[in-house]
Amino acid sequence: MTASDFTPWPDELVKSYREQGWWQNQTLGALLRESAQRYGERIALVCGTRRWSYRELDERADQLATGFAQLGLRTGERLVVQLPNIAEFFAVCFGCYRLGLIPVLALPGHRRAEIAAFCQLAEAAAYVIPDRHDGYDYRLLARETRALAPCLRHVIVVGAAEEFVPLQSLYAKPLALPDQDPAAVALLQLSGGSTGTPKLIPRTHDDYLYSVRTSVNICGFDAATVYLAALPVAHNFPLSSPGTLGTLYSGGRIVLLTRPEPDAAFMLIAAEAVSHLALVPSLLLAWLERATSLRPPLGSLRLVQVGGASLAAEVAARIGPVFGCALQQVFGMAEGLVTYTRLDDDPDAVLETQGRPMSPGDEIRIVDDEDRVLADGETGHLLTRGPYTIRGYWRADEHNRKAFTVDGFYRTGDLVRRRADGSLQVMGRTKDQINRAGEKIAAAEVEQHLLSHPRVRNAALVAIPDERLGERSCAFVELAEPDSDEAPARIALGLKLHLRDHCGLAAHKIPDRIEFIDRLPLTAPGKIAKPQLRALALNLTRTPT
Ligand code: OOB
Repeated sequence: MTASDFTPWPDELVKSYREQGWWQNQTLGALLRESAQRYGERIALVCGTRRWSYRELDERADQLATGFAQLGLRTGERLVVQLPNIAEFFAVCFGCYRLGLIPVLALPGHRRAEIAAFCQLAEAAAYVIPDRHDGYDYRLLARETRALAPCLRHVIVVGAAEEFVPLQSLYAKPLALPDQDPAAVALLQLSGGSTGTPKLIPRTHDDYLYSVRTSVNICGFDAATVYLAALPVAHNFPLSSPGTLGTLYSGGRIVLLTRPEPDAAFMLIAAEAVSHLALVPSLLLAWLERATSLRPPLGSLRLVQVGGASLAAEVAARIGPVFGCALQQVFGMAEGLVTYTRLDDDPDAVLETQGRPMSPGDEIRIVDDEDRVLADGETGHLLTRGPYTIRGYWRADEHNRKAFTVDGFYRTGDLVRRRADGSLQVMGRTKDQINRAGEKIAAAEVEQHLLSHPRVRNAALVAIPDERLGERSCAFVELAEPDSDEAPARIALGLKLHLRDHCGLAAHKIPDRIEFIDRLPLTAPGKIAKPQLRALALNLTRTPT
């Protein structure tokens, strides 16, 4: 039996989501068409010196859909798209939606281990990359990936393609395109994950668009919105909460920031009169510090959204005075559920909570270890289901049995409590993950790669609190030959090179710190005692290295 690509919502719920007007039978491709008809010559996208109107973006999407079809790509096939914050990201994605190709939205930082895994899991027919970005040559990555993923028929390159297909050559004279099914999977998001292998998140046109439209209403996006995309555009937060899709739906303007450095960002905010932007707490902190000394003109800003990781109330309180605009806290996940503080919430709720679910259809259960529902104010596991939360990961039947309850609630792995006003507060998590500057690291994935090193007998990755990044990672490693007289610093460096160069992991997953330990502490059933290791790591950081 093959594992299922997509777990549908029960029929009666689908019916009710449609009856309530939540699912509107529209595709992402049709959303852009509608906006192009309404806003034609208005500027949709600003990318460096390039400015694309709604009409131009719409045309490019049709041209690429046709070019993809002429390349032999067929409706339902997957493409791994790994593009930075450039205009082509949108042309490629909408080209995919128009033809019914499913983009797998990889992040620019991913390397061979992750990209090969996405290609294999999605059985991707093509891989889309920039030629170079941030000093890295993605064509080298494509060559390595090809060897590991024979399913790839094409590598498509923005810029100098060398032996691959230049994206530029795929802008074909548009032919009639088949209508796409709004209930079908539109895109595959990546899960932060807690397992050894990455998981893909199938989002349908219906459910994704519902989350975008609802977010637009809550966040007050309209045709006057100028949205600065500072986070990687492939991520769910800047893509759909309400993000770039919300901006395109509203007739607003997307301004792309290629690298999230504060000075460049402040210049762009002033030059383009940016009104809205989304940040993770670590970036916010860096921008606040820089803005405090630089005092840039940020008068156009109306709303800064912050999410992806815990935001300290003291940091939250600095946004008003330093940026001169409102804050909105956002707690969300690529699997679905997003909660927002509302624009008219009390300051206390905005500073201290992560808001309320966006939809009346979002069901929230806060439970103890035995899945018994807890009273308001008590901290417990957050379970959720609703009209835009997935019912299962892509081709992961076994994992799905653990990640979802029998009645379809997603086990988020987050610990939350609910205040009397209905606002949620994120108190921690139970999933074995490190949240480093909003980037999620599944401990098991890094541990598995560490274990592939011949000198490593056992390994465990844990989080250490960090003022700037929120958390950073510390690997505890048991060596196979502990009595070797090689300097520990040298072995640690060797392990980092192994992970980066041999295993090919993204830089943010390389442990910030490696500690050698004779024996990893175990719990009674013989599992690694991570709480003990976390305490140990915390102690170590208090003593100089
Ligand atoms: C967003 O999505 P993901 O998939 O990268 O990560 C989801 C996880 C959550 O389960 C939670 O553990 C953590 O990130 N998280 C937060 C948070 N927002 C997300 N933890 C504490 N406070 C917050 N405000 O990160 C994401 C997706 C859509 C919108 C916003 C964030």
